[in-house]
Amino acid sequence: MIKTVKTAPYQDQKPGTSGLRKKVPVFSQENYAENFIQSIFDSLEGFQGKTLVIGGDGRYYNREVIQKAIKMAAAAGFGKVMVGQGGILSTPAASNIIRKYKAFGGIVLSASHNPGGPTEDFGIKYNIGNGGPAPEKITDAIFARTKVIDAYRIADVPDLNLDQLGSFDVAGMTVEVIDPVADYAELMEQLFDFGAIRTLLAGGVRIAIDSMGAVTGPYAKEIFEKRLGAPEGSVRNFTPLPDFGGHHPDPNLVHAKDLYDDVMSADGPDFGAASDGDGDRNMIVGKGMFVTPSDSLAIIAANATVAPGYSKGIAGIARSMPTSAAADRVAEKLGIGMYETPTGWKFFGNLLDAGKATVCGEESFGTGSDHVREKDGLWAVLFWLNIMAARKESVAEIVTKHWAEYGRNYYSRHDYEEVDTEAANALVAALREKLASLPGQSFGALKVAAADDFAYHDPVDGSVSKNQGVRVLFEGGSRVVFRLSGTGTSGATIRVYVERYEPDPAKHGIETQAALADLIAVANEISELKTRTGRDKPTVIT
Ligand code: VG1
Ligand code: CO
Repeated sequence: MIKTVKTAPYQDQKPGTSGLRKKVPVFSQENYAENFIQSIFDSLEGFQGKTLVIGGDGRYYNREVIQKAIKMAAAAGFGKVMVGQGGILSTPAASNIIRKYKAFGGIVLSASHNPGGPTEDFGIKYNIGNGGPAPEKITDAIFARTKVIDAYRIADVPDLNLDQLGSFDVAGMTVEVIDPVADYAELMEQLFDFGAIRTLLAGGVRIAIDSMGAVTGPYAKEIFEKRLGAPEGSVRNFTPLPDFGGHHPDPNLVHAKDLYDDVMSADGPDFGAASDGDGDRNMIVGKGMFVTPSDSLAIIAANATVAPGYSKGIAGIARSMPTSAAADRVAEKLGIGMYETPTGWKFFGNLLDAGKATVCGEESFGTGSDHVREKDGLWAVLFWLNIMAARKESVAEIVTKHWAEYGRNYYSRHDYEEVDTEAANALVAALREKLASLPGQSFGALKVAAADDFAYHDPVDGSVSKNQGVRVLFEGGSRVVFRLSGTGTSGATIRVYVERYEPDPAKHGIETQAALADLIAVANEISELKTRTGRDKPTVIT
């Protein structure tokens, strides 16, 4: 019943910031998905008889690859597969299932915030037994294997019905089709004060949750409408669709603009939130106030003890390097550890496992904690509602008071998408060459204090990750950071991150782009961005 299939390797299966992501036509080449899945199994040891969790965000090609993965897991010798009904598991829910049921690991099928559909993106990611993305040591081994693989093994059995809950036998392995929502909703009830949030909503605070046609729909319906009593209709775009209904499921001011406009309108909801394709990102908006993800991390950390799951306080905060330093000020005040990691959630795993950090965040609309080992979109939304319920304040009040206490870190990211790859690489190479000469140079009123290419020394396992982004730090705490995206699937994406610290509350009401204009100009000058890319403005500003 198990057959061995001869295959030829592909040379382009290098996992990026978060797994392997490619266009569907690339992924559907002969044996492409099979090669990668077999390479994952070939890079692991000791899983015989153990449990593998499989789930995805429901995007185009999800069901096909899940069938392959189940049959290959059976052939590889796993004892059991737990798969979400319909092939659905949000990324944080998959992380929770791995941890809760002590699985060996999991395969998450998603290209996250990238669009879905027959000509759009697909992805595969492996998560280890702590529930988090595989560390570089494993993804490097997987990539090495993909380059030489010559055969894979698969059970020669019919497809399983993924829509029916229950236990089934697939070539001697048990497959349990599970409710994708129940365990996750239960976890959220343990962490947050659902009674207080229910009272807040019953008291007239109106919320709008936009699932963007992606995976969080069923989770949000269950949690906000059913368990927390928000009126029906509070969750929008709640049916996970293979093409996300044509949405680009990236919760930011560009792709979730409808929601933003709705919250900002006079008679619109008081609070809005959106999540991405696989449910690990979040955007938070209140009436008159968009919350930057960097501020969101700082504010959640500063107010963490209002939530029952964090009532004893937090051990430390971790943020990715390009994320603003707003959280650093909170850590300083609380007298707890602060960790700066490279971009990508896989770097938080060790800090969380070691109990050094409790909450983590990235500027790219990602926040989370040690409750799972992925960022978690709905968790962040619930945290905000819990804080609002406890403080009896609006989002705008909470944010402006936070700035008054800690100062404001003006922050923006400019993305230049689908830039010619050679031009993008040359831009970064030229920046690296300039690093040594930048300190001491002045650009208008801005004087460079330091410049480097960020390297991370993991304090837990001692591993070193180099070349994680070029930083130019100015006197007074302002900075610009440049790095290339590791999640795109066509051309290169240059990300420019800009930050300025403003302690004076009288100057906290400036429009963000205006507040950062001088730094943006300097970033363009230092990187020669316009001449090197031929672009005169970013594709996306967040
Ligand atoms: C982007 C973000 C990064 C995030 C990653 C995965 O990576 O910048 O912060 O962890 O996406 O998020 P990059 O390499 O393109 O900058 V998700 O929601 O796509 O899993
Ligand atoms: Co995501």
